[in-house]
Amino acid sequence: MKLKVLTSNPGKVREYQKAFDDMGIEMEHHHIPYDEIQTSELEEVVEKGMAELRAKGLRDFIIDDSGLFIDALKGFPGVYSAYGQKTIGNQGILTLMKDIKDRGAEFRCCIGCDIDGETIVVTGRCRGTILHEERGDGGFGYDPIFSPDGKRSFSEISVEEKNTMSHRGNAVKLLREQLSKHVSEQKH
Ligand code: ITT
Repeated sequence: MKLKVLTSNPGKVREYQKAFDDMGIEMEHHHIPYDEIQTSELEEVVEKGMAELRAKGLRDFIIDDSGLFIDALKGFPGVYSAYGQKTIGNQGILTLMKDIKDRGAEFRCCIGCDIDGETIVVTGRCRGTILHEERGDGGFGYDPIFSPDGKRSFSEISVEEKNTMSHRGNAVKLLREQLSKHVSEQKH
């Protein structure tokens, strides 16, 4: 079984491929754009995006909208995380957080999957803290400044380990439960 992963971000495709390898699902990277509406909820962005893509005739695909929600910044950059990354970047976030003691933050990932005419939408979260400097050279996006355990950043751990605890990994666990029935149906 093949699923198209619609994203501009190859880091996401790598994480999906690792997470679904053992289920025999092949992930294909596609750059098919869709409108990401302005709203405070990731789920709404995903649901609207899926409706638009289905209306264009696209089938068997995954989209995901993720973001980093920082407690002391009242959830910023949140749904504006891609914009935040392109503009102020990790150094800009560190500057905003310079004298702030409350380092609590949460990554969230909402995945929408279209499969066999069914729509599945799941959300995963991962709590952690914002570090005081960038650490590590793996991963992508906000990984160098986010720590799930207060010690290592997401950039300092392998994709496999990140998947066991990350927002995307937690959303994937929920998606796997739902997809397993489609995989077993295909085998019969
Ligand atoms: P697409 O929308 O094309 O899939 P994107 O990278 O813009 O790609 P999002 O809008 O979902 O993806 O992501 C919002 C931002 O949050 C973006 O800058 C990402 O780099 C960042 N982000 C998402 N997941 C992340 C993760 O697991 N680790 C670090 N940063 C992440």
